[in-house]
Amino acid sequence: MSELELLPQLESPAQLGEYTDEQLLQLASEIREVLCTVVSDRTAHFASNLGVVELAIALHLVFDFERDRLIWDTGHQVYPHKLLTGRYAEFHTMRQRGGLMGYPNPNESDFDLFMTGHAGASVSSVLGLKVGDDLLGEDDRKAVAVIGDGALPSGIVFEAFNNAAGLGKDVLVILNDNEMGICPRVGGLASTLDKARTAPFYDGLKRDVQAFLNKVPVVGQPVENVLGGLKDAFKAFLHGGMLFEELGFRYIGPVDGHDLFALRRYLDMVKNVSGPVLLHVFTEKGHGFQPATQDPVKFHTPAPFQRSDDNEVIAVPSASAPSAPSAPAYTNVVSDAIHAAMQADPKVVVLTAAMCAGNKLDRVREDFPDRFFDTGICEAHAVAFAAGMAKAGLKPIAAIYSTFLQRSFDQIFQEVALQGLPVTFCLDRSGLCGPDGPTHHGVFDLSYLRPFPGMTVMAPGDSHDVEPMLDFALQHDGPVAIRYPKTAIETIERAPRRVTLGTSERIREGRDGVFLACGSLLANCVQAADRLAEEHGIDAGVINARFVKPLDTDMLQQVFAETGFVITVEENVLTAGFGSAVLEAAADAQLDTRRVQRCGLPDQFIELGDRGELLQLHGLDVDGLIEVARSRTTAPTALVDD
Ligand SMILES: Cc1ncc(C[n+]2csc(CCOP(=O)(O)OP(=O)(O)O)c2C)c(N)n1
Repeated sequence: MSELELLPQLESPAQLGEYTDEQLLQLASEIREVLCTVVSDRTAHFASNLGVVELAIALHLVFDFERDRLIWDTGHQVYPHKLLTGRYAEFHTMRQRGGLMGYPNPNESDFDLFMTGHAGASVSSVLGLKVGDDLLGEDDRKAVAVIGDGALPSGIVFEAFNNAAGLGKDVLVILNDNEMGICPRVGGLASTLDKARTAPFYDGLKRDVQAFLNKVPVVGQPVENVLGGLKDAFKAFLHGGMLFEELGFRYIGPVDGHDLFALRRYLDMVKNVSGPVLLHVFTEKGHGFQPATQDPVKFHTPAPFQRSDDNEVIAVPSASAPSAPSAPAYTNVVSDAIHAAMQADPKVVVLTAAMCAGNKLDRVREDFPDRFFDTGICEAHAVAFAAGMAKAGLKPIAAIYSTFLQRSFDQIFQEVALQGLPVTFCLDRSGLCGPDGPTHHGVFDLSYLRPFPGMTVMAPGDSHDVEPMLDFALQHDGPVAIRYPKTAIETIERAPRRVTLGTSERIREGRDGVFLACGSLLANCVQAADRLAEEHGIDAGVINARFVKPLDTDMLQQVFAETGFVITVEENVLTAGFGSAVLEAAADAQLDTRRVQRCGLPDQFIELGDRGELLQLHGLDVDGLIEVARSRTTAPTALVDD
């Protein structure tokens, strides 16, 4: 990075105006160089960022985002924007604890307005900003949302389009169309956008438009006239454009998103158009780094990789990359279990909301194409869709990350739980989600699922639990959620036991107290119990709770009758989580709740960081659990010679 000339000097996007065209192009290549260097040594979003380098520069050239409003949607493609807004010096800290977040973060910069990581809300938020600015007498402030074609189908986007057109507000939505979500985009809207891109006249049209634009002044009424004239041509030819026109937006484009100067002209032009405008920009995911353009799925968030000096040949990420865990991940074990269930029962279907790759469902998609459904980034729809399938007699598995399932809270309530329908939710990334940070930690699901009557909530403690839990769920006549984190799955030596509704599993007896472990932290509890015995003479039992709802109340009675401390351990916020369920049940049964100590995540948004680091920080690692047990043991016998 030492040979970079411009980026290290760029403290504010206001400086861009002083750059020559040649320097702007150089800046684009410096940004790509930094992206390649920084992202190659850690897992981070990559191909999407390479694709928006010119767009980010052009936006900061044309607008003044010290005043104007900009939201990147989803937010994972915000890296060039970060580099352009004075964060080059810290860029190497990207996605490390205490460092830059891989998403917009208002705590880092005033140029980041919202902390976003969930797709689709940008148009609504930008519309709100515009209405707010107008009402507060600051109507000179422009409002811009950049949204990917993967995020576009989220229902909320269309709610916002509808509202914006109704209000006639001056909002600019830039559709960053790279033909991809994480995987190739799906659905009817995808086909519509495909048509726009494959239109044989696109190139010619582009030339015409460019010729036109070179001749017209860039602001004011004449531009409006030109646009008015062009609109019909676009409408006639570009079906994608017609859709937005029908929704009440003025559709402009498509424009080549890697032609920095064309982008600048288009943005100059649309900047002063009144009413809601959609500018359609074609970009290439991974642009400028061939391996990423060739395999944008792998390079969406690649594991660390090496490049050669000529930027061509690389050692691509592989399973043997240093960060790859040796044990299989929960995700893989669950995906194998889903595959086995689909093989065994033709009624089993699986749904993903654009996370086929993340959920490792590729093999399921290939082997059972008729029973695999990718809804796109539409979690609310996916859940109601699953409910319909369940009503019809299928056995749907909705495989949705914990954090994204929050989008479908109401569908879980009304379409699934209220109807008592047998939908199985597989909540991957439940718990701490590591370097993605607060937008992605799945630490609320126990709390948001527990209240629904009839909902069964389970958490596998180790690899032995996964398949029996899924089998149980698929036989159960009602909704079931299975939650598990993004980490390697442990296997605790024992004879696997059947999963029956509301029953826990005792892993080890203990005289002085017991750990009630919820799912992923079972192995830490077992290790803590081992060390408590060896190092401190404390005899702690361990129970694999398995069910958070219904809770094993017989087990609770026994535990309170037999032992000293009762330490609940969960990778969820303490509020309304597993420990709360234990406390509630214990209070209802008039047990001595003073013996209960809850270990879990505090009532705050958890920062980004490695999962291990965060567990340690919040006392959920083995040492932390030992400390709690010791503090709760009345007369520990020290066996070590300290
Ligand atoms: C509500 C929600 N669901 C799922 C995701 C996971 N996710 C992150 S980026 C992404 C693909 C986004 O595609 P697109 O908007 O086209 O951006 P691109 O990466 O192609 O630039 C998905 C599915 C998310 N961030 N938010």
